[in-house]
Amino acid sequence: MISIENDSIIAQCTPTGTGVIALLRLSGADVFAIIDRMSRLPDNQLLSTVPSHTIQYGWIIDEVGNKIDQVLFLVMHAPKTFTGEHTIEITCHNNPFLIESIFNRALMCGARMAHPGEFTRRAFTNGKIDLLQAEAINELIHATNQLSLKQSLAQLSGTFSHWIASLEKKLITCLAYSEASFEFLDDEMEFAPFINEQLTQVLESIVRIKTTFDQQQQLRQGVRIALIGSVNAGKSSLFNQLLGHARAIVAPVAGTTRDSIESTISLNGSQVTLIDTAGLRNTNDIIEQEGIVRSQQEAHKADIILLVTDVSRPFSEHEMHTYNELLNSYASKIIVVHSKTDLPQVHQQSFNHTTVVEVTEKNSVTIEQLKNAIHDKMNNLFARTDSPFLLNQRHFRVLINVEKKLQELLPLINQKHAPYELISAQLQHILEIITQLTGKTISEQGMDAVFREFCVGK
Ligand SMILES: Nc1nc2c(ncn2[C@@H]2O[C@H](COP(=O)(O)OP(=O)(O)OP(=O)(O)O)[C@@H](O)[C@H]2O)c(=O)[nH]1
Ligand SMILES: [Mg+2]
Repeated sequence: MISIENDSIIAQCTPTGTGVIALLRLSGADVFAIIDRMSRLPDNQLLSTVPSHTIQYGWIIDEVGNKIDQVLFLVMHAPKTFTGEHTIEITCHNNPFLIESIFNRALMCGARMAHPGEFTRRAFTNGKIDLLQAEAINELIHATNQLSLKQSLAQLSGTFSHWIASLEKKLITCLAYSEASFEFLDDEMEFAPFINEQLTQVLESIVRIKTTFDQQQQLRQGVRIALIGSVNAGKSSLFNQLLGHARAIVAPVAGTTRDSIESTISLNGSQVTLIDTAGLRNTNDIIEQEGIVRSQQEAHKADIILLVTDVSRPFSEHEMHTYNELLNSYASKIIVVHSKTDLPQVHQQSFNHTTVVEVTEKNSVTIEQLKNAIHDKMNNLFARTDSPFLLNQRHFRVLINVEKKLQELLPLINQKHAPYELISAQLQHILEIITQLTGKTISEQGMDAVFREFCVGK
């Protein structure tokens, strides 16, 4: 029976406006009835009769048989398809008017336009993927760096789902032990230590996964690299060199940059935001003071700091103090950059820091060395936050909730006479909360929220 859940839907999967060809996807129960009416193959065969999982060359035709476009059809019978339904993918020429004509023809033949995320939603409803994998598809499409890409691919293949399944298994075992205790009331059997041990393990593994969440969230938005240092140190020159164009004003006047400026570039396969900041110094100028406060905030927010120091003149006491403070607070994320190395260098107190790079304005070799140092720092950063999972706010909220419930439950288990009935009820409740992650029992409303983030054609 055709219903809103399996009626045939169509959408463009490729972005509009670019490329020579476009991919349209048609999925649903009556796809073959629809496509037979709107297509013609060279030998007049019907697409409904060709073998599944084959590519056919042919035309989209209008109601009187005129050709609309010459296309390729990828014919896939259910259930071995992404959505789990009969699916036809049409590769056509990428012209918006032509695509509109194909859509109009499909609508006339009984299809309707798909909503954002509707294909993925059907894949979920038909049990092809769980909710975590559906979310991973969205993450994969929007990944801005190698870390997100790697994690979304892993999540798509079900790593997070397996982790959740292992937690569920432990909780179900605890529930079984707790329920069994009702039957052994008079015996000396001790179930509490086992339950306690299992639940502690579950709690620990949730805490471990949670700890890298904040940093991961930030990295998913793109790595932030802030250029911090004294006035006139050469930060804006370096910022422009890394960008490859003169975005920031460079001048011999100290205090040229008064507010932070951001620009995004692609570095080592990842999207990176570079931030040029106002130089740090003591000043009575209130605008500059505000700029300096912002520089300090940027240093705090950044994943990597390029601490730019002009080595052609001695550091003042104030500078030494500022640099040491920064190094004490953010050692692991700092790359010390010695600037103006083309000028005679004055001998000065060196910092106790491992990553030091020398740069000179307009010298591409030194910039490459700096990019290599940034690359190494980024790899360290990704390695440190290398949780196999790509948590989003929804997962995080669920895990926090589970953690809270477990923390409430553990003291009950450790009571002298453990209240097993209460323990069982709470374990059941925790299991219900966990199933929200994979979507097995997720409410319709929660499901809508997940799929709303998708674009049409996904
Ligand atoms: N010789 C030499 N001069 C440089 C080098 N890098 C920057 N400069 C000069 O130093 C001056 C200051 O450079 P900026 O890039 O504006 O310095 P800044 O750190 O952004 O300065 P503020 O915005 O005032 O904090 C300019 O005159 C640059 O041309 C370098 O490697 N060698
Ligand atoms: Mg500047």
